[in-house]
Amino acid sequence: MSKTKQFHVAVVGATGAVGQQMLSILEQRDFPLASLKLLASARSAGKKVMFKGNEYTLEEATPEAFEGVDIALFSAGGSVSTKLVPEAIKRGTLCIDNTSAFRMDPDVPLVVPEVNPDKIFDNNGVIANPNCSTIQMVAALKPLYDKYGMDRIVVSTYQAVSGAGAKAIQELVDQSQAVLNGDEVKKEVLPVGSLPVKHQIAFNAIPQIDVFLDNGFTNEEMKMIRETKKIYGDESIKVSATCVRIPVERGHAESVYVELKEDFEMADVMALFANAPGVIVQDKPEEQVYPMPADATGKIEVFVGRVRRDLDYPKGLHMWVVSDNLLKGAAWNAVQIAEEWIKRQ
Ligand code: NAP
Ligand code: 3JM
Repeated sequence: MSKTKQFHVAVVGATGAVGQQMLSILEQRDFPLASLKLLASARSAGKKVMFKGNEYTLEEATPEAFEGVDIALFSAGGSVSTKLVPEAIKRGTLCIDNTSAFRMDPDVPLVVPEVNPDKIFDNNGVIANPNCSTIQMVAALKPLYDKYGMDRIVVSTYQAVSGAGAKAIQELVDQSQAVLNGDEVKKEVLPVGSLPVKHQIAFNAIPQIDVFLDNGFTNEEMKMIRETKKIYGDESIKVSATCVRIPVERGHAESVYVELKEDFEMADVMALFANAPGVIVQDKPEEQVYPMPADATGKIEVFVGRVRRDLDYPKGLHMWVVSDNLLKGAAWNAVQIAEEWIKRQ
């Protein structure tokens, strides 16, 4: 990374589950910061946050806050991005947006650096970060896609509560304590904050993430389907998804089944995974080694295991893919995009 140039950076949604990880990863990566602005809602303005041993004061995210900002990392929800990304672009800021607001806009690149890094430079001021569940899946499958071609993907997710924000993490903790204490369980956040019906997540599994659409899939499932096609630049690939929330704090797991276009040898598949950038193989069934959310928490890589050929369809392959949804699924993918972008400035 160029150490000569430094950048004025803003984190929008700095108090949130993703925003906090943005700060932590910027700190760890020693990102070349000329200055750092921490933005959130008016509720947080004036609060203090520590970064690299210095105290920063949170400011309200307003259009004027982007004056002089080179790079803004957005994770404050779709409506904030819809309103403020155009304002930031007007002021010359490169926006890296973690929300779904611009992902499917044909003029906006949707980037996972291990898959389509060149798209970073084909932007009109905003680069979209895909959904957390999409990112880890397309990063893991990329070498198989390139070598054999891919006919179909069928994925079922086991998603951590942190994907639904800081309030959902607290809800899992509070409900778990209430169940163990025999107290009344309060349901306020999951599965979807804006819908009237709520379900218990503690000691449960909820087959709904985001709202249902008319086709019977949820919006989260459709995000995985549409984003995968856009990132691979391949509308012919068949994708279906079932997204499930489970009572894990951090780390999404996915059971992924793919049908490749060409025959494969298992040894070649394992070698592809072993050499894939950003991917770590954890696959020793005889030693009970496989990826798990608790092990992936705090790590930036995507972990792959349980890799096996389908018993009835020889071009079919099953695997288990795990990654920290707040890091590769959100904050790290965004900062990684920023790191790639600044290499060419
Ligand atoms: P969270 O924990 O609920 O945090 C929300 C953040 O947004 C807080 O910093 C909050 O500030 C800020 N915010 C809310 N309303 C605002 C407003 N009107 N103006 C400015 N800031 C406002 O949620 P999260 O899990 O961090 O996720 C944040 C967003 O990132 C999500 O809504 C989603 O769009 C995106 N996300 C993306 C991925 C991904 O896979 N790429 C994963 C998770 C989330 P206050 O503390 O001041 O309220
Ligand atoms: C993950 O309120 C909102 O607009 C946020 C909804 C949300 C999203 C989204 O659609 O941006 C919550 C959690 C995501 C996402 O990454 O798609």
